[in-house]
Amino acid sequence: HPVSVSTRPVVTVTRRLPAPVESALAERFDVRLNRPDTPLDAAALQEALATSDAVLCTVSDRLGAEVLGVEPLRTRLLANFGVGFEHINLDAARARGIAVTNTPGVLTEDTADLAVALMLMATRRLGEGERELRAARWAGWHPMHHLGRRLSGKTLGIVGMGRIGRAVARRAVHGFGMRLLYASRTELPAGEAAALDAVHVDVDRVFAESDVVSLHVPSSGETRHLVDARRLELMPPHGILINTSRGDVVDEGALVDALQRGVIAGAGLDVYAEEPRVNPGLLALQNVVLLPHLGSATVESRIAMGMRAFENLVAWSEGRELPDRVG
Ligand code: 8YV
Repeated sequence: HPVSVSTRPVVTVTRRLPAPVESALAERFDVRLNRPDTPLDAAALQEALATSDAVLCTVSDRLGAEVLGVEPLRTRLLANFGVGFEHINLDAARARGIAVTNTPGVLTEDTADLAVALMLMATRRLGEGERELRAARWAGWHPMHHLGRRLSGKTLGIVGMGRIGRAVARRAVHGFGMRLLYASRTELPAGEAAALDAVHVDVDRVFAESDVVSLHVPSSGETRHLVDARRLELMPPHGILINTSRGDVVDEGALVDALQRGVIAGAGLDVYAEEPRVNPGLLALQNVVLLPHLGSATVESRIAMGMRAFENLVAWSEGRELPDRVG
């Protein structure tokens, strides 16, 4: 076995990434790629933490306190590929001296586009229409065939006015002439609120007064089951719920019940409480659009996310301040 003379940091990359990203990483670091792309279980994650200087991880890696408790620990940075980092226990990482970064900004527009796609799919019942046609159940045009509801000009309620919430707001207001209500910890700057004619209200009012509610909060103890049976009951019967944030923000059992009983008219979901498992109650319903966590799934976003994680790794390897440090 030749003795390695390389002083390049060892970086484990937990999943396959677009080729330009893997190339950039390989040029700069002693990379360990996951060629078969099988998700790493707790033991494999601990092996990576014990043997690499940094780990480029994703939402499919569960980096809880127990996994991060590995001895001996070699990793000093978790460069997360993605903006949400609830799968990493930040307190445990801090206690072990591991820095954490994410990739904000680069996936904003694509995730907002997907939220709008779900709004259109849910209000116009497009998934149902396609299923009808593919099943050869379409008997031809008639005036009352498969009526949905109009999206344009309606009221959109946004919960969480961060980057993605604002990108959705711009599309809704400028593209669809929608009226905007929003609930958020921080209010929009006056100029932006005026440009969008956005009204800041509390979460309950968003649910009570919107035709469509779209969720853009991070997953946390505070936002868990933010959408529960009580808030769904506040919505009008024609109301539509859109979730491109995280599954645990919604009480899925309460949502299934509300959709079954007609408490609300429909939902469009891209995220689930226990991915990749989907609540069987949701799968059995026609009035919910179900996508497999595709918010940032474009070639453009995935390359940009990878390069952003790479930039954080480079900054760390040069001892510079981390551009996207979250923990
Ligand atoms: C990613 C996401 O697909 O950025 C996020 O928080 O949910 C998605 O963009 C996923 O997180 C990749 O790790």
